[in-house]
Amino acid sequence: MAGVEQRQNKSGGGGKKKEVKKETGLGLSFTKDENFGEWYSEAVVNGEMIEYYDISGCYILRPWAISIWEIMQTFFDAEIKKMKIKNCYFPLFVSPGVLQKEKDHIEGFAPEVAWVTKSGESELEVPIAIRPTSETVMYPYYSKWIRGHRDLPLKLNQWCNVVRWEFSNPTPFIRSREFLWQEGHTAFATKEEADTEVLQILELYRCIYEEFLAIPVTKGRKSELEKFAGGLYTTSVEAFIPNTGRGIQGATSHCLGQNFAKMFEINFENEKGEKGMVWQNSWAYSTRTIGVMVMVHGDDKGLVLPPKVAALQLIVIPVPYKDADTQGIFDACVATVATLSDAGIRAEADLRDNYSPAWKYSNWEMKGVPLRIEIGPRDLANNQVRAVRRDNGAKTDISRVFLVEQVKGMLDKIQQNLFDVAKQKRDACVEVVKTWEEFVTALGQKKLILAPWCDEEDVEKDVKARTKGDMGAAKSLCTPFEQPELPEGTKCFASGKPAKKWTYWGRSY
Ligand code: 87F
Repeated sequence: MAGVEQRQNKSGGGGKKKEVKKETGLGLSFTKDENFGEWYSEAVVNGEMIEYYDISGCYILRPWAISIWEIMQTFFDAEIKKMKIKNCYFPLFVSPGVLQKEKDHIEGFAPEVAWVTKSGESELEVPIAIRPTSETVMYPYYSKWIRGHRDLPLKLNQWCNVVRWEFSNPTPFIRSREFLWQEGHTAFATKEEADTEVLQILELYRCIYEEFLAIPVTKGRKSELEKFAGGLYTTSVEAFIPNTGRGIQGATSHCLGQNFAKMFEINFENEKGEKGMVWQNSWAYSTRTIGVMVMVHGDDKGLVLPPKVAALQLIVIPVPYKDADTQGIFDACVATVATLSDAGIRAEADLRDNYSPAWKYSNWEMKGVPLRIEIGPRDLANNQVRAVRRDNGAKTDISRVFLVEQVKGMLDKIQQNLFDVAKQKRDACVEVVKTWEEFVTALGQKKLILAPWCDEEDVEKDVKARTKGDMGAAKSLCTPFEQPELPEGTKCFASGKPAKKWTYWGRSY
C-alpha cells in the first residue's frame, strides 16, 4: 500500500495518469490490479467518501461515507436494543491514573496513546489521555454501580470516536488515527451468560458483513498471541482482500473473563449473600467496515455499493436528444423517482442541465450507485425505462407498468451477485497446506492459508520470525468455528508436532 501515504496532503493526484481521463475529470487513473494502493485512495476520494486532511492519518468522512455508516448503525443499534443493551456516553478524556491501572495490558499499546498536555499556552499540571478504547474509562463506574446480583447484567454500548496514534501506513477507513466505532461493555453474574453474548454479537457482525456489505467472512477464535491480551478469549469475523492477499479483522467480540473485574474490583453479592466477581465482555466494529467494502467490491470505474447500504440505490438520468420532448423526458424522470420513493427505494433524478448524460453516467458509476435508469425519447414513446446495473453493466428495458417490482428484484440480484462474486474470489484464494514448504509457497502467492496447527504460542512466534520481510510477517488470522475434519496423526505445518486444529494464516492489515 505504498503510495497511499504519499498522497497525503495532496489535493490532486500525482504519478502515472491516463491523460484522457484527467482531461474530463472522470473515472480513475489507476487500475485496481496494477496499483491497488493508489486505486484505493483515488476510489474513496473521487467517489466522494473521503477528503484527505492536513494531519496524517486523519480523514474527512463525507456524507457519502457517513450515510453507509448510519445504515449499519440503524441495524446494529436496533438489534442490541432487542438484547436489552443500553446506549450511554462516557468522556473522551482519560486520567493517567486509571489508564495506568490497566498497565500490563496497555503496555504494548502505550506508544499509540495520544495526550493533551496544554491548554492555551500553559502546561496542564496532569496531562490527560484521549481514549484509545474505553475499558479504563468505564470500569471504575461499573465497580460503583454493581453491588448485588440485581444490578446484573449491566449491558452498555456507546457510539463514539477513538484515537490511536498509529505510525504504520495510514489508510482511509482501514487504519486511521481517529475512527468511529461502537464499543459494547457488558457484565454478567455467570460465565455462561457472557459466553452466549459473545457469540450473539459475533453473529450480528457476520450479518453486517455478509447481509449488508455483501462480504464473506469467517467466524472464529483468535490465537493466544493475537487475542486481546486483557481478555480471556477473542472471537472475530475475518475478511480477505484478494488483490493484496491480506486478511483483515472485520470486528471482534471478546470474553474478558474476570481479569478486569479483579483490576477494577467489580464485585457483587449473590442471592445467598456470597461475594463474587463479574464476568465481562467487550466488542466493537468500526468505520473500517466501509474500507473493506470498497476494497472488496470497487472496480476500475470506482466504488461499487451494495444496495442494502447505498444512500442512493438508484439514479435516474434523462437522455434528451436534439429534437426530443425534453420536458416530457424530465417529467417521466421525476415521476419515476416518485413511484420508486413511494415504494421505499432510495432514488433520485440527476436533472442538472450543465452536464451531459455520458458525464453523469461516469460520475454515478464512480460513486458506486447500484442501479442507473436512463430515460430517452424511445423509452418515453414505449412507456419504458432502461436499467443499467453497476455490478455487471447488464442493461434491461423495463415497462413502467412493472417498475417497482422489477427494480426491487434487480436490487436484490445485485446484492446477491456482489456477495457471490466476492465469495468466489475469496474461496479461490484459499490454499490448504500441510507442510512448511507449501506454506511459504502459498504465502508468496498471496493465498489465504488453511493449515493444521499445534496451537502453541511459541510456534506462532516462530512462524512470524521466519516470515519477516518488507511485506510484513505472516500470522494466524483465526481458528474457524467450522472445522474441517482433522485426521488422526496430522502434523502441525510449522512444528511437526501433533496438530490440534485447522487455522487460517496469512499476511494481514
Ligand atoms: C491502543 C492503545 C491503547 C487496542 C489500543 O477490541 C489501548 C488499546 O486496549 C487497546 N488498541 N486495544 C484493545 C481494545 C480491546 C477492546 N476494547 C473494547 C476491543 C473491543 C472494544
